[in-house]
Amino acid sequence: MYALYYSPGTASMVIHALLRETGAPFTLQPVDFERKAQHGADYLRLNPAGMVPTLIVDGAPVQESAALILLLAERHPEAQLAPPPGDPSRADWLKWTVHLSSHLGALYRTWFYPGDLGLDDYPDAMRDALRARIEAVFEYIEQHLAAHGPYLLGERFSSADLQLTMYMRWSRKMPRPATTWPRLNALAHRVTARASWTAMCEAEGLADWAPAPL
Ligand SMILES: N[C@@H](CCC(=O)N[C@@H](CS)C(=O)NCC(=O)O)C(=O)O
Repeated sequence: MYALYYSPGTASMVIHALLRETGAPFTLQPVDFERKAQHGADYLRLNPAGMVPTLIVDGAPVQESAALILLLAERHPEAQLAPPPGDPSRADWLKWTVHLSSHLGALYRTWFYPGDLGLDDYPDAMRDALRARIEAVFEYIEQHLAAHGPYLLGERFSSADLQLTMYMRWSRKMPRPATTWPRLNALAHRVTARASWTAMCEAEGLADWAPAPL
C-alpha cells in the first residue's frame, strides 16, 4: 500500500495519475498549502525540502517526482509505463523523464516561486526571460513530436506523456499556453482521455483545464 502526500494540481499530479495507471492500492494524504503544512515539522520529517510529492514506499518516504516516476515504472512493469530494460526506446524514456523534470520542472519552480530567490516578484525582464525559456522547451518538444510523435516515444504511450501533460496544464494562465502548439495539444487530448487522468482530476477537484479543440 502506497501513501501519496499531495496538493491538488501540483507536481504530485503525475504520481497520483501513475498510481492509478498501476492499479496498486494507495491512500491520498492531503498537504494543506493554505495552512503551510508543507513547512510543518511533521511533514518536514517526510520531505525535508517541504515540497510535494512524497510517496511512502514500503514504509519509507521517497521524494522528487522524477525519481518516483522511475521507481513506479520499475516496480510495476505490468502497467507498461515505460519500455522495459533492453528495449531500444528505454534510453529515450529515461532522457524524457529527466529532461522534463530538469528543464520544465525547474523552470516552472522558478516561475512560480520567486521566493526561492529571495524575491516577492520578478522584474519584468526576468519574468519575460523565464517565459521565453519555458516556451523554448515547448517548441523543442513540438518539433520532436512533429518528427517522432504522436507520443514522446512515438506510437507508444509512456509515463513521460503524463508528466508532460501535467507541465502543459501549468501553462494555462501563461501568455502562451502549451495547448497553442498543435502537436502538444494533440498529445494532451490523448493523455487527458485516459482513465487515470480523469480519475486523478476528479479526486483532486481539478476541472479548470482541458486541451484546446482539435
Ligand atoms: N523537484 C521537485 C519539485 C516539487 C515542487 O516544487 N513542488 C511544489 C508544488 S508544484 C511544492 O511542494 N511547493 C510548496 C512549497 O514550495 O512551499 C519535484 O519534482 O518533486
